[in-house]
Amino acid sequence: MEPVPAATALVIVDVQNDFLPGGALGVPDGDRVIPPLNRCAAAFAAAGRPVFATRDWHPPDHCSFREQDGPWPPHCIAGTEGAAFAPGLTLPTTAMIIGKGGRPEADAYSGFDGTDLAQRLRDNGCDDLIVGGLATDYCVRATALDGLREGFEVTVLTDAVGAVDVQPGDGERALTEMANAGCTLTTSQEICPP
Ligand code: VGL
Ligand code: ZN
Repeated sequence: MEPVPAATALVIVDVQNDFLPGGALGVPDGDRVIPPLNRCAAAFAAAGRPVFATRDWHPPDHCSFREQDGPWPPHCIAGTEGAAFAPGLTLPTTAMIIGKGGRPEADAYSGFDGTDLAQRLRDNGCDDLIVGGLATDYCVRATALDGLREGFEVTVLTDAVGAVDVQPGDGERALTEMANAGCTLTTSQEICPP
């Protein structure tokens, strides 16, 4: 196994039932992120590096829901099965969970939005983030771009993300945008070889 760089954290974004095929806001092929993220999470934990997992954690009347004139079907309502992490996702016992989107009146795509993620990364001595999860064109994109703004180096795992693709190509465009903003695009094989 390649040594995991010392000041690097893994940030797993929103690998929750509602974003998987069959879920309320299912990402086609979303479960493809699970094996590479499990492999990276195990490698990071074994190396003593921090693993963070964000989760969308909405109240039942969240403003992003169609009933409230938002863009999305109700999803990831706090405490429901849909909001639970995917059963196939194996998080290390030391993983730090970051809930977001808990205020009814505000959406929060980014794991940094309204959370203490930046502080907790700094507390853990992290300069670099490796990001994967769901969805490429929403919460992965927002988390990666905010990570850059917060001063972190950000690497996105292209084989460990999946897009909603409301418009065809949204996921690919989001990856291009992240790369142009300064994110490194690579694969889990590079970071954590099988
Ligand atoms: C997400 C749409 C709505 C995401 C969350 O996790 O990418 N997308 N809420
Ligand atoms: Zn949401």
